[in-house]
Amino acid sequence: MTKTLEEIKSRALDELRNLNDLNEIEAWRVGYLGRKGTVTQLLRGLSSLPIEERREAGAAANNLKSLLEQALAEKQESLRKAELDKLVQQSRLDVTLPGHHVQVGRLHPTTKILREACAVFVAMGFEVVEGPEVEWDYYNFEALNIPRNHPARDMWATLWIDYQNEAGERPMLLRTHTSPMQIRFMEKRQPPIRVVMPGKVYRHEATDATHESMFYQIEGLAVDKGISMAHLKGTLYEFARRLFGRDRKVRFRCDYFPFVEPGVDMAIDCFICQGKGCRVCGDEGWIEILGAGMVHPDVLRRVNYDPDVYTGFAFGMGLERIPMLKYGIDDIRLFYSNDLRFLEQF
Ligand code: FA5
Repeated sequence: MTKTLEEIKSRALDELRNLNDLNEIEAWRVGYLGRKGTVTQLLRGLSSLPIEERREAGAAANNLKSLLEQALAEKQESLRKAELDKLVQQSRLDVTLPGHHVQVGRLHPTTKILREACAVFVAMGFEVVEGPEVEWDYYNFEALNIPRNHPARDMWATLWIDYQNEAGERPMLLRTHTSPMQIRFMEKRQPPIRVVMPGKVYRHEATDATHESMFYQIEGLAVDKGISMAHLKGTLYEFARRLFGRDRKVRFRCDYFPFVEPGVDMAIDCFICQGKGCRVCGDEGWIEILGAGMVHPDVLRRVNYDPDVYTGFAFGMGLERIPMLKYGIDDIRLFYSNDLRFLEQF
């Protein structure tokens, strides 16, 4: 028996020494120490030995089992360590390899100019608020002194939402300007008010170099005791000076918007022709960037402000026109046609 055990021990250890793979080691374990393995069978066979031999042989067989188990554990451990070392070696940083190119995104030019414009107004004491793009007829038109069948509705080619109320009316639309935010804001707040309200607006109109069917506006509103046209002009001059520099010319002209009285529009001299007239400015020499005026007393009354106590000014600016003027972009359609050659310049 002792001879057999010695033979098994030396064969098993020899074999184990030459193994270099975890799968082979597992096969070795099953062969010697598994349920039907050589050592296990040997231990089972002890019961057939005479009692006086059994004790000694049992102790020797158990010793062999422990020895092989320990040898196995050491072998597994050394092999794992060797594999780990190999992995570390393989994954060592090779600084001579070309690096992976990481694509870094950037802000859209509209987002950039929106932030820049808002920052100018914030520095002048205005807060920034946003509102819904799907709007009710009431806020977009009625509350702004543009009742049904008023000819001024023609100024805003409207995209209506296909929804009918119980009275058979279609009162929902994509806002055509940010002016409905004037009403929404005044309904919720009391003067003094100084707020700018940027966002997307939609118009069902043919596009050209300065007109898109989806574009951004920034609405501005200031209401307080004693607000006058001088405040309106002062604020907008300052805005133009900070964004375009001192040298650009600014023009105010009378204009008509039903929700202001008096109404004006503001234009900047054309960057391409320096005011001489070209395709971009439609031969005018000026590019209009906003409509503005003193808030109409009826609008104030509608939100329960007393027009004898409070006055206010409002303006609505086309946002894309600012970078066009600032950077000399000659077609507004470039902003939303997803051409990276254009977008990557900002
Ligand atoms: C309005 O939308 C008024 N709500 C502005 C206003 C607000 C007046 C508050 C008085 C008081 P208008 O339709 O002119 O006005 O548009 C304002 C500005 O939006 C224009 O000056 C122009 O810069 C820009 N704009 C107008 N239509 C387009 C268009 N199709 N594409 C790009 N920009 C446009």
